[in-house]
Amino acid sequence: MNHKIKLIGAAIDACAGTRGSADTPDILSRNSLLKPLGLEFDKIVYYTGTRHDIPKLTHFFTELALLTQDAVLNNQLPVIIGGDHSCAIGSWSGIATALKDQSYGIIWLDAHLDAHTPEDSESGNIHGMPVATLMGEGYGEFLNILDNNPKLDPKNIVFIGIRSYEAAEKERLERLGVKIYYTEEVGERGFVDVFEEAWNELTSRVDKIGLSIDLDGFDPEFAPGVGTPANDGINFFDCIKALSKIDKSKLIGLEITECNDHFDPSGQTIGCIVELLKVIL
Ligand SMILES: [Mn+2]
Repeated sequence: MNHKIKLIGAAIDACAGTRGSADTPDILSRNSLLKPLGLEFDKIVYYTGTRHDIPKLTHFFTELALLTQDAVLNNQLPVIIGGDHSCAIGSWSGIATALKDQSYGIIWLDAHLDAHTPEDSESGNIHGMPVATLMGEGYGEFLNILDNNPKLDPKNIVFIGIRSYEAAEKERLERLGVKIYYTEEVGERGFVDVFEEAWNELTSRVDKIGLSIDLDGFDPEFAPGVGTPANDGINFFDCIKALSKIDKSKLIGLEITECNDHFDPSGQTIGCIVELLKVIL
């Protein structure tokens, strides 16, 4: 094993349109799915408020950020299991703060762009806002978690698998020059090729790379248990193939979000989490 993994559960679903993803860390623990991997949660943080309670959310994201910051400072690899994708606000705030002068990038696998602000979001769901927040646009309280600098440089995030978005977030990202691989290109070139290009381009410029995986980035054929499924997604096995080739010493964090086991009696989706964890061990 290349890393000492610090497994963190981010039990939050208040920031999504559908509830249930918050139960994922507990389901993983209860069903002993982690034991064969030699893993257990170091800590699970729970959010019990509403999506409108910004001070309480700020407290939750800060709690999560302190855990990921602490992991990086202790040379552990933070691995965060959501919960809805709003947890990224805490996860990457902590990692970015710990890295200080070291640069990092994120490869963001998702069906969606997650780059709304409170002003341009139609739903108001905060799981659609983490990327904009990390780049410095969003609820002011969230921008100042641990550190008041933007946590992510727009030129250092790459999206893969995108197929469902609104004009406002697409315009924001295009204005900032963010690299987006839409699902059509992934389908034509194959995920392995696209991922390698993204990984190599980022590693040529930044010190460390994080992965933020929204399970709705995969085709529902592989990961049906998500709150907002979208067809024509990433082939899960191609993703495993691509991840098995990476230089793990470059990896600074892994986040896996939006599993909703209640929508998937087969347990296939939670099984995807186990497979993703296996590949980075
Ligand atoms: Mn997402």
